[in-house]
Amino acid sequence: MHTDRNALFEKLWQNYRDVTPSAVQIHRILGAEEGHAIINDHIALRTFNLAPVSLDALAAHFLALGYREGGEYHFKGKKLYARHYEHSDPEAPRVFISELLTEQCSPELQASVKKLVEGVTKEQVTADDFLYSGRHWDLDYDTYRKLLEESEYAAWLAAWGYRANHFTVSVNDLQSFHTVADVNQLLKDNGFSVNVSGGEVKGSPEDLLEQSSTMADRVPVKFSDREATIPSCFYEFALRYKKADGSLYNGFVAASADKIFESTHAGM
Ligand code: OOG
Ligand code: NI
Repeated sequence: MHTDRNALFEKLWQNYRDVTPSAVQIHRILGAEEGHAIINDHIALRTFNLAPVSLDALAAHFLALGYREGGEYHFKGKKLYARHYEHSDPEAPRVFISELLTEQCSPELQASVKKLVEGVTKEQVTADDFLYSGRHWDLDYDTYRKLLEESEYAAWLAAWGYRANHFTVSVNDLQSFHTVADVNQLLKDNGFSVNVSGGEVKGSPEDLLEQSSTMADRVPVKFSDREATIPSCFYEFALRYKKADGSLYNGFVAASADKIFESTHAGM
């Protein structure tokens, strides 16, 4: 596990950037408008609820860096459970980790996923590089397609493995843009597609969090038997509001998150 938080997030960013060309472009466009660094509100990671790769195993990397457990979130329809992690250092990005509740899925999906995870060792999961180590298993295209029919989340995770699913621009820290709608307009003006599921802006001031995201880029991936172009990662934008006590809301909003998950849908 990393002992240096900045080193971990830098590696996660490099690995994410490699498969998310639109995030690189948007980061450049926003950075140029702003004339200062873009602050990352949070990242998200995905996993299966199976040993040795469960949510808790991923979270251990952040607990070791001084993070503490925040809220938990349930996504019944998608068969997901998630928790967020936060840090007392306001400069530390929040972390959102979800896991697929495999026992609620079909026997076929359970068998496929069990086979994928079987070869992953505890040593790999606790290694420094695990959170940006990608796929640890062979995957043929037919298995990917079958997973996709039942769970887009399972298919994405099977194809991409361990990496940040998205980084998130903190809209609070932008000077040229004050609302998520303004950022969305910039995205559209520059030809990026915004996730419209549940509306372009998810959440409200009452929820203390407003969010939007791009639709994931599509990049070629090598399966064991062929190459195919599939959705990779996306970029998110978050505006947080203050709680009654004056401190910034650190949590997530399940109804909004439910729609953000869909940013990796094929959309075609
Ligand atoms: C996570 C989706 C939820 C948020 O900010 O609500 C999320 C994912 O797609 O893995 O990131
Ligand atoms: Ni997010």
